[in-house]
Amino acid sequence: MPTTPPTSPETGLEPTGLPVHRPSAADLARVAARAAGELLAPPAPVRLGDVVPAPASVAADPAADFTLPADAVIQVSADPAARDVAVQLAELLRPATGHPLPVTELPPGGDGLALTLTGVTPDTGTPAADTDTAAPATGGQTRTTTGSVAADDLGDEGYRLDVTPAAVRITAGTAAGLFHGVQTLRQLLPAAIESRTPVDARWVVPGGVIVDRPRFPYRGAMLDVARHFFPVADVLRVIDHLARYKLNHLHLHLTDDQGWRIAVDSWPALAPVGGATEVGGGPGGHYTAADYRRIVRYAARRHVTVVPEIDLPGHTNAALVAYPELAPGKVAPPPYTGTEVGFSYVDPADERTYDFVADVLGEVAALTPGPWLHIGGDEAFKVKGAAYTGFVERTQRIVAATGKTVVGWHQIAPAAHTADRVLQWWGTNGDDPETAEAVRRGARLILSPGNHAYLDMKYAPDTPVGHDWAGLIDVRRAYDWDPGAHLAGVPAEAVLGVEAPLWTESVTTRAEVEFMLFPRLPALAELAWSPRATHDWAGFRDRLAGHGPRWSIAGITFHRSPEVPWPAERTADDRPTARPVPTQPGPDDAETAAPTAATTDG
Ligand code: TNX
Repeated sequence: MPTTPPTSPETGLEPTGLPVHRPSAADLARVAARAAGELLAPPAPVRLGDVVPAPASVAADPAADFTLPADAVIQVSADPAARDVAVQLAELLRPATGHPLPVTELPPGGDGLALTLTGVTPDTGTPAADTDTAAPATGGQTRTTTGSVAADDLGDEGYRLDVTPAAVRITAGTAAGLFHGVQTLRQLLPAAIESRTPVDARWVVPGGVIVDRPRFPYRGAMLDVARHFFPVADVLRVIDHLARYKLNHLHLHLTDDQGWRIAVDSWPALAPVGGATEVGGGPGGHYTAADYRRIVRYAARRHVTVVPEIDLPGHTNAALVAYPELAPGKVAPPPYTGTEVGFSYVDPADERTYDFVADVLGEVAALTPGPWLHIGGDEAFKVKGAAYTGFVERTQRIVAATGKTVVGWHQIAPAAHTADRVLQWWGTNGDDPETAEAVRRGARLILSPGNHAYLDMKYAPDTPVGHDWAGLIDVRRAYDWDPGAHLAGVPAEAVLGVEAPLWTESVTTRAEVEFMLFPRLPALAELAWSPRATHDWAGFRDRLAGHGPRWSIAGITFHRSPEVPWPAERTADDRPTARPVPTQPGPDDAETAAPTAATTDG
């Protein structure tokens, strides 16, 4: 507020300070927007440690808060992948702040900068030397070091965030690390940053230093697009949710009894015939190669790797409807829209089956830039013993010939080891000698225990969607287990990571997907990212609570789990008119506007 009476003609005030005009509509709008912004901003600034997943190391300095000025500039090193992270940061911050936030190249020795991404040396996995020029946090510093990460040991995905009154600086050895640092910065701003329309808030970032890197390299979620089909826009939105919580893999369950969801040129009836059904009899659908490329490209820009699954030899009714020659007895089964499992299989005794497997896996591998190819292998109840292991071993060799690394559900454990293979544990008893033995022979493990990580399980008996065969999974159950010590006889070193599968027999809409994901997905993301030393239910619950308003503003549907102390949402009576109405917009096509989306889809 001015302290002396304005005299300028532009203000409309006489030297006496008396107004000669009524305030303009624009002035009134500005005042209203500011008032709205103050109401929207949380009563206290976000604390530096209020991040999900919990960072490895947090040293708060309350004397060093940074306020984003309207003329802030995002400066970034010349590396194209780093520049794209800066562009994405600008895209995240512009809608709510209304600030232009131009992205410019970092000048040598640049100082006093608003936001700086520095130090990227691509593909080395180590941070560049002498990049950490930020002033160390001083004065009134409170240190909460919960894990230990040296600033020079950020690895492939770590980052360092320095917040001082003069600058916010993110330093990383890779663009992925910068991207994760940007997600942390996003959470440190007031919740109103999630608004898609301008909010006149004070954009304060709490002062101090975070040094952070993940516990496990594989952090993922699975979406079953076979039981119910989800259009590309829904998948892109799920990728956004993953990226927010530093998850870096999206497993797509592309085929099952109820639908085949990916176009295959060499077997052209698979998608249009096998994809025309879904659970409950709806129209189904499938992704064209262009759709799939778009998903992969969108994910890559957010440092998420797509893991495609072609479920074999069971869960194949939809393929058999399209190609009866693959069926035992060569008779086409009727299309299936129920929810039973374990009845269908491709004939392991017919050579034509292996042409099919090689053609399909070859095409899917060629469309997929990531290293993984998931072959399912679960619940093939009718292919037993040597017929099953023989089929899996041959399929593993076919995967190896595509240059990909094989992933399969843990039922493939008895098949012979093949280089680098990965088993995905979905059991519920934490004990399986066959899986432990496969690990001793060299397999690595992704942990998706059904009784902790299955996001299709209900939260409580009255949850309107979902199953309960693996038990009820409330937020605490999703959070309270240790992936490093979960499976008997499997050492932490064999654990590649954690994945949260969402099966969709009962999940039919985008809102239902989000309802099952939130708030459990962030709980599982924290298990996958944060050092075990940070594990603390009470602390997690409190940090998680602050995300409710963010999801509301972003239009994300979530379950208001009674275990989490959600802050009261404002009621209509005291809500400023500028409060954004929650909507569920699809992700935009910003990736096509970006100059340097990391993609290899050609
Ligand atoms: C088991 S988990 C399955 C899926 C079902 C799911 C339902 C696994 C590898 N197979 O086919 O959709 O249970 O919860």
